[in-house]
Amino acid sequence: MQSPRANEFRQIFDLSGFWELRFDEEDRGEAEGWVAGFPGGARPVAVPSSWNDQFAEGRDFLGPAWYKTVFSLPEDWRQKQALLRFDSVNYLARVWLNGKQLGDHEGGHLPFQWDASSFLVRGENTLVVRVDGRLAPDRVPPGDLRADPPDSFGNAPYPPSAFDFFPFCGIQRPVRICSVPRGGIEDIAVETRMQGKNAFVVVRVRSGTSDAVLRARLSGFGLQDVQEARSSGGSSQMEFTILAPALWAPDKPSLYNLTIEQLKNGSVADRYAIPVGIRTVSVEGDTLLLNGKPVYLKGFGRHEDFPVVGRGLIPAVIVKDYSLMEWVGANSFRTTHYPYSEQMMDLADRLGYLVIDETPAVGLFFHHEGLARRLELCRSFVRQLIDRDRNHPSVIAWSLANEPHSGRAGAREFFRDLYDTAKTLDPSRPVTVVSYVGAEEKAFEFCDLVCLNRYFGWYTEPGRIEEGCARLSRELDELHARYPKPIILTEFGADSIAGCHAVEPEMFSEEYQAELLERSIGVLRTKGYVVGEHVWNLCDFKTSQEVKRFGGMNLKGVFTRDRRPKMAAYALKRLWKEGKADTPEPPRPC
Ligand code: GCB
Repeated sequence: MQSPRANEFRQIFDLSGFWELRFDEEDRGEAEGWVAGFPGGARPVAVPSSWNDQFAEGRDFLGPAWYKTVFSLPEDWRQKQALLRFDSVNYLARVWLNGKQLGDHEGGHLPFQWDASSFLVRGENTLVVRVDGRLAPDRVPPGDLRADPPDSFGNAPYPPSAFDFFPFCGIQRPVRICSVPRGGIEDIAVETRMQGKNAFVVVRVRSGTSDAVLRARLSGFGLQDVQEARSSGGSSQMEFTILAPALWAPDKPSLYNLTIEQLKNGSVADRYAIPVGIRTVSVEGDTLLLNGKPVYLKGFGRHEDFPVVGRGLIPAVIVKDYSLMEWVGANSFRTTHYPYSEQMMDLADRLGYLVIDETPAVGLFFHHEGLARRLELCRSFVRQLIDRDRNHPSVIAWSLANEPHSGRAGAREFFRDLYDTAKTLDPSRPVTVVSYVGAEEKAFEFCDLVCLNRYFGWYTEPGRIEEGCARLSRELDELHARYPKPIILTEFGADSIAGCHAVEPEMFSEEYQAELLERSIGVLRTKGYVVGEHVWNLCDFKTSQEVKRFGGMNLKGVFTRDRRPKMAAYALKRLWKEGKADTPEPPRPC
């Protein structure tokens, strides 16, 4: 799905601002006709944002809740095709415009849109959205497993998520109405390939008019090339050959400009432009290759999480997080544990970050009812994610899931299905599953990369970093012997309370976190088959409540929730940015 773009053929009407919100504890809104607007009981809420931290009694309320806004469009918009686009609503959205139902969408972190043209009226329009963020075993990610918890679930936190981040809900990313030319450009897919020193850029365009002419202009780094094709049944393909192109890479994220124009009767009827990065990514033996050269990932897992707005999109926080990653010397991240905003992905291309792009499938389990439904949802999320993000050069791999409870029959087939789905849609990128079950993860038999999360020296070997590192070293060797592929340690870390210190490193002190990270990295650097280290987490973040989450927070951030560095951030900076250990010697393997 295309991101909204404004130009002389396309306009954007942004519906961000204060909407009305009403909680529907008894779920009677639909029966009582709130679909056309709800009288009384409503209060202002900011869109985009999660509702949970805006009201005292809203924190643990997960829905249903009703949103309403009223807007008027400029008169000339009524002649155009108007797409109503939601970038992200967690979890279920049902949408009415002027009392008529536009549709439903399931899943929290992927965009959806409908053609709203015939629903719009002259003057005031009323848009109503029912949002249901309740946790349930047959949703993805699943939650509320109290009746029938899988083995590793233990005591349910509150709210009863089956994942370790707060189940924020609401309209969390922008809502926009986009006017686009009728029958205009609908989709662009760009594929780049290298042959020797030259690149081939294949551009496929789908447009709503079957007999239009499509023109593609590729420019940048001294290149100005134009190709035209007549669309056949709405599809057209154009190819460029670039001699010795400027390649996209983290240290030099070269982006060409691709502009597509649709021509009707000789004049331009629509235009859409995207940046194009030319790079290759592949796995050979134990190595991950970017542009044919081995690459090593240094970076983080992260959450879209900030005080008051919850998971709501704030452009300044995105810029801040990139500046922190730059400061510390990171070159990559994983979109833990759901697709990040399109704004975040656009900047990854521009700033040169390597991204493992993850679906919202976290905490999957396989021995309960609803498995077929969860598989269908996961398939659909894989499709929607690839559809949204495939043109980003920053995306170097797809992650199908984080920490599924996979030691179970059925898990292998489940992931084989998703792996094949991803590979059919995009054969050009490695596909992985991020696991905590290690060698028991049967999906590693066919995944291209082995991604492992480990908390040795924390959840196990508490207070004993040395022993934790020794265990890490052993397990990595065993895992690699069983699955001879590149390994990325996609999570490792320790909680620390900012300002808590101990001369002799002790759990929860900043010293302990810094030492655990440094020593673990020391182990990783002795393994030739390890191709990446992603620290958990960039920043402290909010979780459901449980005994191990002090103040409802996961404190494994190397920065606090308000983005201040802990000692661990300085330790990583010395290792990653300055290439030194804390001490004058290189990082010590345990
Ligand atoms: C994990 C999960 C992550 C948690 C982390 C922790 O393995 O993937 O979501 O937050 O552990 O801190 O326990």
